[in-house]
Amino acid sequence: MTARSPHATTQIQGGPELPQRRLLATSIPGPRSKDLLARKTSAVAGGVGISVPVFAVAAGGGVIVDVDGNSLIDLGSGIAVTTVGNAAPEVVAAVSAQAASFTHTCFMITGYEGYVAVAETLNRLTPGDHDKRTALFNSGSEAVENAIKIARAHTGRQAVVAFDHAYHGRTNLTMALTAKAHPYKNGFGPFAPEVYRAPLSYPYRDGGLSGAEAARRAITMIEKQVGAANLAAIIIEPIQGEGGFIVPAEGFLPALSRWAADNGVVFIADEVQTGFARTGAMFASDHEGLVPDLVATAKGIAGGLPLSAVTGRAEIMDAVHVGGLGGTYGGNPVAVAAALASLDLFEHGGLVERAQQIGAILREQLDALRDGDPRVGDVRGRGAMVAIELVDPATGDPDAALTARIAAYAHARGVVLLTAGTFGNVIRFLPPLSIGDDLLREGLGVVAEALETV
Ligand code: PLZ
Repeated sequence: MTARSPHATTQIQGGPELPQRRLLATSIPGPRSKDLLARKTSAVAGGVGISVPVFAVAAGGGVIVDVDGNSLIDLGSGIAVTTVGNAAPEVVAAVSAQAASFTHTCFMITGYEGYVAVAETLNRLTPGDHDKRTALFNSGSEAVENAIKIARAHTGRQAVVAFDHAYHGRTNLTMALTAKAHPYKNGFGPFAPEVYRAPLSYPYRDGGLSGAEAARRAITMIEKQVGAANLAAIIIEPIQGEGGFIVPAEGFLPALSRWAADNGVVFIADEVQTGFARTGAMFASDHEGLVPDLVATAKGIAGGLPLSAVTGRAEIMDAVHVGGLGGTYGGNPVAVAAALASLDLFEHGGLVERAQQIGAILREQLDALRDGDPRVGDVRGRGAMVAIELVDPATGDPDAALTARIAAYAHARGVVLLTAGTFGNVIRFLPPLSIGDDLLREGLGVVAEALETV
């Protein structure tokens, strides 16, 4: 085998200047993507899957352009990451400038201002106006894992409660917190101890329990099976992401948070997927005035660069001894520069309003699908984080096969569409907030067509 250039495929400029259109230049996957898929199979570990079988060369606005010249409508944002848009000019400029100055010192060795500035911004933007501190990491899993470490150090307790359908990551502790066995946990045990699972509020499937009733059910389980005195933290996604965009009934989250406060338990919101304007508020917690003790963030924070954070009450965050938190790359200067540019867009670029507008289009189109097709059992979510749950109309049972066929149909027609859900029967919409209305409607039109056809 001859060595290949890492950039054997043509580089083209991305960002919002890319032609905003769906274009099928070849079938999907095209010949170059097929070639790369074959190389992937022989070079990349088999456990790493690809759900849309194309290889990207550029992306921006609402499209991803592949190696064969196809232009696909992006309804996934790389799993809720490129909220500000892919290759957003502000992010590109900040990253380029920082990379030209220095790329790394390790914040634990030699500090730099950007890290502190991101901490100050997160302390200001996250829910609540109490005194806060922030620590930076690389991935969502790492942020969640550190939030648990901090809660344990603060409380001197060990147990952690997570919920049905939860997703918190793939590291050992976060696998334990994640609910779904396949593909995340099968064969990878033993898992971290002292993790307990409580029932969620899942309005579509729990017989219409109110938020207060569902919270009472969860709290009873926690009190009887774990014991408040043993419990360091409750961790929950305010809207579950991988679990299927489950929005708990109103009052569920505030009741849990109140109970946690009354019992000296740290309430952690995992806003890795829901954070930063995605749900039509800066954080999903804001919709119910929820003020978590700790908030884990990642994904959208840095416009596509790897960065994550834990932000929370100063007295909890500062319970950890000096040197107890860190990591070689946490708060890398280039990622931090990207975050400052992105955070500025979230705060001053009208993105919260844009997420609400996108949400209105999603709801209008998807509600119409549900009204005309009994297989669309539920439409739910907030802002630019909306999903449909597909069911067998006769029984209400989850229809994962239909879901997979719709996703495959959309992929073949140039729409990047993501699925989710414990039962694999949820199609989720997470467009970049830089997508235009027409492109969004066109993408949704392909989904409607898929429902009619498959
Ligand atoms: N918490 C709420 O959504 C990541 C993972 C997809 P990392 N979700 C997408 C996959 O199959 O790996 C996620 C999340 C919530 C934590 C995480 C973990 O974030 O950056 O993937 O570690």
